[in-house]
Amino acid sequence: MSTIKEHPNPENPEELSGLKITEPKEWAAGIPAVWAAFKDVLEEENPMRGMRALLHMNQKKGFDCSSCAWPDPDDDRSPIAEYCENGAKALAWEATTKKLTPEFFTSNSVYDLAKLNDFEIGKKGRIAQPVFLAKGATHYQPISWGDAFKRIAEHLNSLESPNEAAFYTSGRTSNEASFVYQLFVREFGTNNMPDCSNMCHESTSVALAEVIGIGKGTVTLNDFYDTDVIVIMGQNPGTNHPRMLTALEKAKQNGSKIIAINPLHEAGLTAFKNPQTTKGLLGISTQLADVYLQVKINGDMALLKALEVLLYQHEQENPGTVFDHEFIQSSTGGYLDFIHNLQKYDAATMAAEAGVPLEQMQQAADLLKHTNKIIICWAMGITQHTNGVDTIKEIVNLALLKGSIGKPGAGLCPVRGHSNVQGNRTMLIWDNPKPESLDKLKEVFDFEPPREKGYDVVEAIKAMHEGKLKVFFSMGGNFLQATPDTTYTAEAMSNLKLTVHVSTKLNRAHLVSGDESIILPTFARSDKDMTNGIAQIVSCENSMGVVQQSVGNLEPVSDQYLSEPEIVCRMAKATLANRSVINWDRYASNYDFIRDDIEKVIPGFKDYNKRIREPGGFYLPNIVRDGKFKTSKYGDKAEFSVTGLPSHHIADDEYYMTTIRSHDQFNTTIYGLDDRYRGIHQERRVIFMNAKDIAKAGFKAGDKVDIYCYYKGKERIARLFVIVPYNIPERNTATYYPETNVLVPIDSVADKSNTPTSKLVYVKIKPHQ
Ligand SMILES: Nc1nc2c(c(=O)[nH]1)N[C@H]1C(S)=C(S)[C@@H](COP(=O)(O)OP(=O)(O)OC[C@H]3O[C@@H](n4cnc5c(=O)[nH]c(N)nc54)[C@H](O)[C@@H]3O)O[C@H]1N2
Ligand SMILES: Nc1nc2c(c(=O)[nH]1)N[C@H]1C(S)=C(S)[C@@H](COP(=O)(O)OP(=O)(O)OC[C@H]3O[C@@H](n4cnc5c(=O)[nH]c(N)nc54)[C@H](O)[C@@H]3O)O[C@H]1N2
Ligand SMILES: [Mo]
Repeated sequence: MSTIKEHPNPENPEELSGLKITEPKEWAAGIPAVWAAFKDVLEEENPMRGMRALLHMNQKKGFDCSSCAWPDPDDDRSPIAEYCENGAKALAWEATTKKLTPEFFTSNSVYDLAKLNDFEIGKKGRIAQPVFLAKGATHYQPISWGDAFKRIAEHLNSLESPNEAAFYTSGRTSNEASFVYQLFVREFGTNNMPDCSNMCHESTSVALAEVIGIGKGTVTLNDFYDTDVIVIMGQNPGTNHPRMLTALEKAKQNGSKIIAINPLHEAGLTAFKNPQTTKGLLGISTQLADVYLQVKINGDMALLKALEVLLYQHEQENPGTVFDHEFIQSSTGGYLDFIHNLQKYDAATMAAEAGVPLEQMQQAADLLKHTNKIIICWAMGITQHTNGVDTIKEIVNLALLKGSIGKPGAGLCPVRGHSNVQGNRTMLIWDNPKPESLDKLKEVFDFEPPREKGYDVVEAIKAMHEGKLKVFFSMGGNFLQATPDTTYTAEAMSNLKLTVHVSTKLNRAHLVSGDESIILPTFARSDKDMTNGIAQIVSCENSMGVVQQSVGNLEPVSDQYLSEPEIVCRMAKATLANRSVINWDRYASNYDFIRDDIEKVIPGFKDYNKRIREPGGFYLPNIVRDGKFKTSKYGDKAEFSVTGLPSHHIADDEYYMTTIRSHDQFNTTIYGLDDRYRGIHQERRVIFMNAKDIAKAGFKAGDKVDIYCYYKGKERIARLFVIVPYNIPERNTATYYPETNVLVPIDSVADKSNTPTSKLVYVKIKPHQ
């Protein structure tokens, strides 16, 4: 068995690269964003290749940007630039002509590669052929596709139970690949399908499914252009969904107000210079947030309660003018219980608990008071907390009070992460599928799908650690770095007999493997997929439920790639052979056949092959948008929830730490070492602290420290970080993910969604040793 002792670096090396600090920016985008968009593309050996792809990105006949899940405009799209700076970086990263030859793997041992940091590993180039790491070997070596599938099949078929294998999905996998993937996994016999959603918007899916009846958002892009107030909680659109700023700008021009709720003053919530307009390029900015509530980490529940109490007071003063009683009466259940619970709280205490001055809470309540055209957006600052599910239910409570749901210009907008993470779930990538979905699979394919719940991410890691899992298959992603508790997860992954990664580029998860490891290279979004001599189409679903085609236009840098659907089909054929009732060759020959079957199983995909070819794609049905709800408690009515406050106890020398994304990364992929808007350059190992806390603890700016977590008595350490004084509430700190994932305890998860609590870890900070 290989051990992590042989692969000493499950984490990034602890070394600093030279921090430079500038003033945090008060606005996002502008000329620096235009420059940054082109910089990475132009630095490539063949910049014209990247430019050609950029012109094709997010066009109606083009490919879907592989960065975030923010939707493209339904109608007019800019013919030359329907993308953002970070989309361009994502493209430059995958469209590189650099590739990893067999010689690369001969001259670099796994041990050597693990000494590099994530930034350096990613820069090495595209994986060009399947490679294999034999048991006890120090180097990967080329392997043929046939031999790779044979080996995977042997491992899978030698398991005592299909439940000894787990099949992970990261959120870029297309609908077509996702559908055949889950079909294979279920025919093989398990629901062990952990996915990146488990670490991302799972809290959203759980909460919304329960209280409104659909685990997805309820607004469309057009709602943003016709609304009065947009609330943005725990989300940093300037960095993670930059094209949302264009929608926010348009909303502001149409008279909307914005309330931002965030412990940090993010440039992208403050103001925007639209680089696609002359005005923006001349440096004229649109102010975004009208009210900026600088909430304490996880103070959101208290903040929402403060808002609701204030609105309730206004409602009592002027009955019928603040709450939408007609809607509450006709479309919701549980209102009286909710009000009864709300009466326990008072606004001043709640505001103090949230860390926000009461006057500012009042300003926010004033904006919300007399309109029901309210959109509430949220992302990881809300979901990745112990009480993430409850906070989202409280967001829904607020929307229900105001009747701000299922109407034009109003609704819930969980902003998804990965470009097809929502589509993955729609395609049944789920450890906990609904019985009716499994019934449908059975009806259409005539095999008995497993009924028992599978492992989610955290459960899978624990099962690996306990030796219950033997094979781990990863469709994209970087399981080791994205998951919590890096050392524990590395130990867990080293226990496996076989790890397989379908990937475009090398990452650290490929370096801390089971006894044997296989990496299977595949097309990136921008690559032309000519499987079986046909220009194949795949499709993705964005954050607002629009399904759209994606067709790459770049010549792949290697002729050895197989597409994700073909990889699944060949693995299925090799593994299940004549045990299978499915014609895998047919699926791989033309993805139209996959779409034909998706249409039979999944509601909303009627005429899939026809509609996916229509420019701009199509909207999936959304019961709430159609004015309906479905809840187990109240039938066709939405549910008011009764929630409580989280309880936190920290010692005198402890702090709250949240983990955030820099402007130069996509999750675990590091594009560069800068975080331009926050004024951080050339370093990622920083800890943002309040100046008062720094002084109180006897530190000073620039001090080198180690960060400790003592969750349930176990010590976890992240070494060598530099203190940066920052505008953040007292006793709150922030660091970049994934460097501090080593501190996120595997047992610290959100209630009901089991999402790791990456947005709140209690830490101690000590001088670096
Ligand atoms: N360029 C780029 N785009 C991306 C990604 C990327 O890494 N890079 N990742 C993609 C993915 S998978 C996802 S899920 C999304 C993530 O998008 P976001 O959710 O925007 O990403 P984060 O940086 O994790 O943090 C969100 C914000 O939450 C705030 N925050 C932290 N703790 C709290 C809290 O307790 N309460 C509140 N109210 N706010 C808090 C942080 O200050 C930060 O502004 O972006 C997607 N798009
Ligand atoms: N502390 C902390 N931890 C977090 C978070 C946090 O905010 N804080 N956020 C969580 C969230 S929201 C998410 S979504 C997860 C992300 O978890 P993952 O989705 O597992 O991680 P990524 O970094 O997006 O995966 C990047 C890898 O995907 C592969 N890849 C890239 N493009 C393609 C492609 O087109 N096809 C294939 N097959 N592979 C490709 C490359 O090998 C690349 O290295 O991390 C979670 N972890
Ligand atoms: Mo995510």
